[in-house]
Amino acid sequence: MNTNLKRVLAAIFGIVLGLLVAIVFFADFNKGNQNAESNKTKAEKVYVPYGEKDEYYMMASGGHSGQLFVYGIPSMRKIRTVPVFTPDPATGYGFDSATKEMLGGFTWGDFHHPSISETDGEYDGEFLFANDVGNNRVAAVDLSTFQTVDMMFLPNMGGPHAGVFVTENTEYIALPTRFARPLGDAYATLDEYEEEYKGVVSMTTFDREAKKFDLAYQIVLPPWSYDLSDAGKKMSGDWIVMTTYNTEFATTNLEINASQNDRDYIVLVNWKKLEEEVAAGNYDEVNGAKTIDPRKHKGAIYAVPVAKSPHGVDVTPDGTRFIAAGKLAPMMTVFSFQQAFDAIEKGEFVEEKYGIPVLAYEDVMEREVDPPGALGPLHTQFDDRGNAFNTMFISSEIVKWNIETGEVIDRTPTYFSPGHSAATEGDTVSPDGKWIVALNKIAKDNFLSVGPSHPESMDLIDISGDKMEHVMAAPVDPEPHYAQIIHRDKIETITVYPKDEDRKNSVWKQEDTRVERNGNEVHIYGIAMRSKFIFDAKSERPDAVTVKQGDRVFFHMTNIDLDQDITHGFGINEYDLNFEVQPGQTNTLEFVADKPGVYPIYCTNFCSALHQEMSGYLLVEPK
Ligand code: CUK
Ligand code: CUA
Repeated sequence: MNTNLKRVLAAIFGIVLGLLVAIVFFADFNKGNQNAESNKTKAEKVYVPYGEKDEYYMMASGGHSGQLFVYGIPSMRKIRTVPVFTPDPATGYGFDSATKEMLGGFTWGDFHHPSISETDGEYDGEFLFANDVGNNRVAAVDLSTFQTVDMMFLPNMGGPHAGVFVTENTEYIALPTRFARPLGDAYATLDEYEEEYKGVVSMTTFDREAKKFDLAYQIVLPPWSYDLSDAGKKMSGDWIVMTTYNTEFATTNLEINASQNDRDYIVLVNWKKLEEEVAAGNYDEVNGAKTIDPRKHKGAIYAVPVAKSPHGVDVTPDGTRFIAAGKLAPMMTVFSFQQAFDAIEKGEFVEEKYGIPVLAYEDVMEREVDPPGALGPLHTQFDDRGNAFNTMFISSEIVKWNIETGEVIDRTPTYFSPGHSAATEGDTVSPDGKWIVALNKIAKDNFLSVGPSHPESMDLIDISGDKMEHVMAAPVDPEPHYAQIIHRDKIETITVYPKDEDRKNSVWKQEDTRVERNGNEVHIYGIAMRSKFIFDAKSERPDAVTVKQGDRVFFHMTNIDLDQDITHGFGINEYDLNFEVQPGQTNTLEFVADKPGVYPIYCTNFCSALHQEMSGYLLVEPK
């Protein structure tokens, strides 16, 4: 080949290469531009300018951390961790006397399902209820202070996983159990499972004035496992519905043995009827609880078959239908309350199980929704336009479909494996259809790596249009199973605890501070204020206390700084103790001074320029 030809070919090659590079460059440039454009719109949707606040609170369960996580929506910024079932050194929750007693000696909890108190089927923003699958408790968080105010241990339960959910006017906070156990802490071998083990539903009430739980009654059901349940609304307001699995009574290797039957059940309970039974004295007392047995109490408990091993069941906002998500059967089943009521009215049952009349599937089922390739449906949420949204655990997506027609409208991927999702105002009679947050179990490579175990992830999805739009993802500590999202206008917090001169153990004037000895009990009535502790104003050193080794010491501390956000901490060096008093609050720390010596006391919560000076001494005289 001559040099000229070579040059010509090289030139042509160069031009072609240049063109290719240009095409690729411009194509990439365009793609980048498009992404930049859509990223900009997405960013604008979640950006909350300084000085403004998020529109919604998201209250997410903290799973086996036993805590409540509070997020702002749409920014997805975490605002607070509220300790519920687990002690929290930072706030001294579980250290001061009141919260220590409330925790009942337990040091962990497994919180799955938050439920905000309701009035007429709307979140009213007063309280949030929490279940503890780990140690059989129910708790209430006061949403005016975001502090846990009451907790009740539930007898006869084996992990109240399938709650909490509240009835329309918070008449009841319901908690069905996950694991069957013999009643009353009795012992029975696993061979006696079918006869001796029971599945129990706790129906608790909450007195908003006294901020106290009460166990109204328990429903004793067969030893099936109950899964996430819901309360009826409007026309179905007197009812609760619960999914079941392991109707096979498997006692080992559940993975296989509890998935044998093609159908399990949804249990329908008329709580109003049972309330009447209890009021009429028709109950048995077991381990301190009033119990109802469907073999003795007819006309209030029914079952309807459902595709095998369902996970969640959710009642539509208008209360006409309940939707079961299949878990193992890849579909959502829509059931009609009216059809169920008609079949009950006619007395048409296919069989009876443990005294529970079973309705025919065809009689109650309205529609099966089976989007192709959508696998592992777990939970259902709703918008304001008649649509349902299902999380698909296995195919990692949210499917939006129309409740009336069953038509699938849209599908969007999630990152990855969503359990629940939470829609804005989603569990009320009027969801507002703005946002949905997918609560994912797996984050994989979404965030900066922190080693083999990753955080969970949450996807924020805009559902205000026909098409869902994935806007952003945020990491979250393990593990929000469920969340509720409430509009900020419904939450009214206080800025300081009201000054109450009659409050037990409170001290408001410096001259009233004192140390009282009663046998080997020492009570210190003290004040915390910027920037000192006063244990006894009359003493030469008001910020030092001397006790004897072996004394039982009570520090009753009142924070008299009635100023927003001026919280004082109270740590005792080497005594492994810390608690806090929020503005206007009185708290007590009780302990035995068993270690002799000199122990500095200091404020652990940075409260003023002289925070470092806010300290004192505990002197423990040796025996
Ligand atoms: S359960 Cu966790 S994904 Cu405890 Cu509500 Cu369904
Ligand atoms: Cu009080 Cu720091």
